[in-house]
Amino acid sequence: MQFYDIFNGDADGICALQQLRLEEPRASVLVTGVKRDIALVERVEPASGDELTVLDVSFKTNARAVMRALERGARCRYFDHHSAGEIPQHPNLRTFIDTAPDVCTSLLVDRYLSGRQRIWAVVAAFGDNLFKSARRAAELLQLGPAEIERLRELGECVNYNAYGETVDDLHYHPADLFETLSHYRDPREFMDDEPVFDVLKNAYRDDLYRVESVKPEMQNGKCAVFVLPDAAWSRRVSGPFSNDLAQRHPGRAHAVLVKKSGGYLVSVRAAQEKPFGADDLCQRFRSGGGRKGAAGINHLPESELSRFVAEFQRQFTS
Ligand SMILES: [Mn+2]
Repeated sequence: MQFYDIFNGDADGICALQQLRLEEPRASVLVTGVKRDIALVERVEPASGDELTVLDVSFKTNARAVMRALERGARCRYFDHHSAGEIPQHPNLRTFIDTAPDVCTSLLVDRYLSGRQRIWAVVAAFGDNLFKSARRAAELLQLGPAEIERLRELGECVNYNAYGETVDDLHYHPADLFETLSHYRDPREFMDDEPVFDVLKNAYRDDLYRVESVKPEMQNGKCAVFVLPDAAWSRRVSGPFSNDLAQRHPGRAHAVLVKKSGGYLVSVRAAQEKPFGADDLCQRFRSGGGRKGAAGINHLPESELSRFVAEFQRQFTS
């Protein structure tokens, strides 16, 4: 019999697994990738009696692969907070799915484990940008403000490590990062003793420093467009950079473009104070899609850049 641990490569996925494995130690096959790699269950070929634990990837995306595993006689435990679609009933499937905006997968695992590894859920909630939930969970642990700040820093660093087009862009493969983390019962010991933490912290700082020098392609009070060069650091930092812009300018919509061969990868966030219109804009381009507040275009041809900037301004300036 084989155990498979299938998890998002970001802080939430890694810390969810960390909580479970501290409570239920076992050797398992690790299946993970960059943050945007979410079709993970289809990567395994389970046999009858095998057990899958799936963490922090949308059930909707993985439903078919889960059903196939169940049909083969495998068992599956599924924890997630992304929109799930219809969840089938099956005697070998247990789901812990909650799409409330103030939970993340690690907080669902925390609930499942009755808080026994809660400090890792605090790290994860910070990594998923759920600052209020992170602080609420931290309150019960009676940590000092300086300790909470350090947990936030760890959450942000582990989350940052998951951003990239492929794992080649990352500093650490998320499976290796989990493996390193798994030797520590307490995240504070990890930060004190593990050089990996300092590497990530410094790399994150370097990437943010580089992106600071990128001048906006256009900006006004309502919206701004940034174009980052075709480089691994751009692909790593574009997500955290977008989060940072949204927090610093809640009244402004943002587009962050990353140059790639023949065009751009585009990520659009509507203003936090007016969180809609991003999907309408992106759908006007081939390979565009997303949600009202956050959407993207997988490949914007170079020749369409000026049209994109014009339509972006029209969408968010009116
Ligand atoms: Mn998550």
